[in-house]
Amino acid sequence: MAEHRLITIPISHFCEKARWALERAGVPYVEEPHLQGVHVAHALRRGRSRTVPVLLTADGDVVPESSAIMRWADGQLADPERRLYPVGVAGAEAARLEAWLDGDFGADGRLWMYHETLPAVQTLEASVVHGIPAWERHLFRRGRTPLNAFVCRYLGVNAETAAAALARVDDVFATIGDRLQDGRPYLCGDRLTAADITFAALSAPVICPEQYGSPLPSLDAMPTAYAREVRRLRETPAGRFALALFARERRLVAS
Ligand SMILES: N[C@@H](CCC(=O)N[C@@H](CS)C(=O)NCC(=O)O)C(=O)O
Repeated sequence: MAEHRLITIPISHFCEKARWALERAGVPYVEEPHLQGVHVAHALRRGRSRTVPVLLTADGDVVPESSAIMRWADGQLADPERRLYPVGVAGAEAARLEAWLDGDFGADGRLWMYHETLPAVQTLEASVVHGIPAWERHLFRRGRTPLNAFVCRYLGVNAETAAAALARVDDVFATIGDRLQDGRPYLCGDRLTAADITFAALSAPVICPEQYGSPLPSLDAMPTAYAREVRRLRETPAGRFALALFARERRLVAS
């Protein structure tokens, strides 16, 4: 029987956003995880995209981009009240916030995390290789040094860019914290929207949530400087908000 397939890099936070949207909408799918670098061949050949996630639907449709997958998943929900893009002002605001977060924020948290962990890439091994084909696992183990170099060059990772990225993450956390100051339970008011899931999922590299949809290393096993910053960000209003969303909403099915 045909099935929905989600091409991913298992540790990727954009892929987490897509997993969360599909699971919340009660859409059964098979995840097809790949190693960083190898994913490009699959994403290009089958998804006509350089990036993952890419959703291949059972009907043969190709849906690249996490925001498009979230919209597609939302469209599977019968009850409009349960959708992540409500009709009207809140829906437009949710889409605006999602687009803003998908931009620099998504890239910045990832860049900083890679900078803090790449010299100790062994620490991330279990997360990077989770579920990927055996030959890709072999490639990872044989090719750590070239993989480090590839990721650093490809994403522009160095001490200066990492520090600037973390400063921008702090700015976004401050903006989100300000937004929540009036006591609203969600970013766009009193219901969960695409903006909340996007913020929580894309925060993962800087808060390491327990309920992440693919295994993350324990914070205690991570490099000290990385763990210290994660603990600091977890204690901010925005960090507490993202962790609470993971704890409360990540396993909920809306249908
Ligand atoms: N705008 C894309 C961004 C996805 C993205 O950056 N994915 C990363 C993994 S976290 C990727 O595939 N990077 C490889 C590349 O940029 O070629 C989305 O929302 O899906």
